[in-house]
Amino acid sequence: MPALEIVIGTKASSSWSLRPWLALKTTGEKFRETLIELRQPDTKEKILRHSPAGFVPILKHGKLVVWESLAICEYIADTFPKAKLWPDDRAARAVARAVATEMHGGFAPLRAAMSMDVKNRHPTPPMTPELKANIDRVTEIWRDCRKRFGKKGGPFLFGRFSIADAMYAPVATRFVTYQVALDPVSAAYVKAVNDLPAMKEWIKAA
Ligand SMILES: N[C@@H](CCC(=O)N[C@@H](CS)C(=O)NCC(=O)O)C(=O)O
Repeated sequence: MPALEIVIGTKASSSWSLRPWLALKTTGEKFRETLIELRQPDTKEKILRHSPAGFVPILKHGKLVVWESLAICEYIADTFPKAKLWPDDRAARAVARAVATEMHGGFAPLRAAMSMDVKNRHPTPPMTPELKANIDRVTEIWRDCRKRFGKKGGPFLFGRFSIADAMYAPVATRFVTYQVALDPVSAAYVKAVNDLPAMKEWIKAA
């Protein structure tokens, strides 16, 4: 197996980096971690040494370079099938891919108003209609997945930890950072994500 390396950004704030890093941790495989501090004068130049796309995260597996967090998660799932990073059931897998993609492409108001900051606590930002709609939609997804697919196998969206959880993990940290009031199902889910040993390791390192 060629060497695995993940290039990530500042742990306190790089939500896109956290997602595939969590997926990689779940495989139990050894990997090298290269950290690039974001928002520094030489950040872009350092990232461009690894990928012409110019953004972290980046996965390097031997000569292969994969960029874009969701594509990296897919590659990890394909390469390490024993980690079962997607649900086994076809219908559950389809919904898991849908909610993961919805996170990857959406929720801009939430991301702008509550940027990831695992080291601090901030007041809840003003509830604009756009922010409230995003929070309502995220928690609707969580309640729906837990009810339909999360009954067995663990406390995550589809029971066992999956890429869908990796995609929502930064939101789980933001709800703690910005002290967002949650329904009981969402609050239990946020706790389950933040209690993961890998999450604790990431937050401690940050
Ligand atoms: N769509 C990309 C987004 C990646 C992204 O925005 N990464 C930020 C850090 S979280 C970055 O590399 N910023 C560096 C810069 O803007 O120079 C993904 O899913 O991987």
